[in-house]
Amino acid sequence: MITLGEYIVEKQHDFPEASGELTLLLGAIRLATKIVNREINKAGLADIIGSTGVENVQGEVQQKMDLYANDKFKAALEARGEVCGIASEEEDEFISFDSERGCNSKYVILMDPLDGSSNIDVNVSVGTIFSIYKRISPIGTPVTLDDFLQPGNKQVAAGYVVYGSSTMLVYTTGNGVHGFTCDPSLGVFYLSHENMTIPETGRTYSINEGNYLKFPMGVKKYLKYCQEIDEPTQRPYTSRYIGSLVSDFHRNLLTGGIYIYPSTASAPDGKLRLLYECNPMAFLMEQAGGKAIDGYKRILDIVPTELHERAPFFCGSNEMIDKAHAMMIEYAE
Ligand code: AHM
Ligand code: MG
Repeated sequence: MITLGEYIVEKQHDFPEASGELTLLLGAIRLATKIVNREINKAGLADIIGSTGVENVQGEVQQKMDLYANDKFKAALEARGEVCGIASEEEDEFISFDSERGCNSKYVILMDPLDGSSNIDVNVSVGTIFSIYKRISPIGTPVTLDDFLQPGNKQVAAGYVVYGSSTMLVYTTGNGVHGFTCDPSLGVFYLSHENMTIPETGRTYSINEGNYLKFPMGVKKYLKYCQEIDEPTQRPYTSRYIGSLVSDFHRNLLTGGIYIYPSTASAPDGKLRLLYECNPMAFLMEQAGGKAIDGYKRILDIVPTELHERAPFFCGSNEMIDKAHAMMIEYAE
């Protein structure tokens, strides 16, 4: 049984230039995850479910658990001193850690501390997503916005935690995707899924079909394709949508499938945030052998211009993404 801590140290040689800093950073994430996990597991007993009544900069009402998770991740990352700044879905602006240690560190981290948090009130799986970059501003100075506005292809690590029927942490540092399951009695993550790969195709499609009438024509056509009866391709496919990106992604990663949050008539850039939802998931998906596009182009090549910008997101098994992509082009309006 290999623990997450042991595995990270064992793989440290993948990053000789990081001299252990990335290892410590992943350790800080692991610690915050355990704290958040503990609270989520007793959500119905503590006064942490429901909304705060406050909206974040994106006009979404924050849940109490959103803020709790945000505070825990922020505190753990600042305490370890291995990042010079963070950006979070729950913070309007990026945060610079200006202590001597913070200024001298090489990494920035972007995160969605609790994704799908509206699901927590009804005891459905939620997740945490993180994305790590090397800063581009000089070491020894405070971080700048440009450190965070790097394209996804510059990520050095990314991962998610799914607080599901068991709690799993899945990450990549660009050498495959590895999954660890938490033993709740010990509070330890053990390696359970080494070198995860997504099947070339699948039979599951995940999309909020309630928005169907607002979808682009290419997406509408692709959905009808998924629903057609065709034995050789095992259609109709099956529809599964949890409404928690991490959970929908995790299922599709294991069994093959496609997740789509497209642009809609009322939200031309879709809903998901490029920097701390789409990019980390796209990095993981490509490392697992799948694809992630915005309908037309690779997610990881998009050059961001704003911290909280959104992007349409199509992510999953190669053959399914290729088919959806072809239909987006064929039916482009
Ligand atoms: P959040 O970060 O505010 O929780 O929003 C992101 C979530 C994703 O986890 C999920 O896939 C999507 O929003 C669901 O949105 P919708 O309810 O519009 O289908
Ligand atoms: Mg989110």
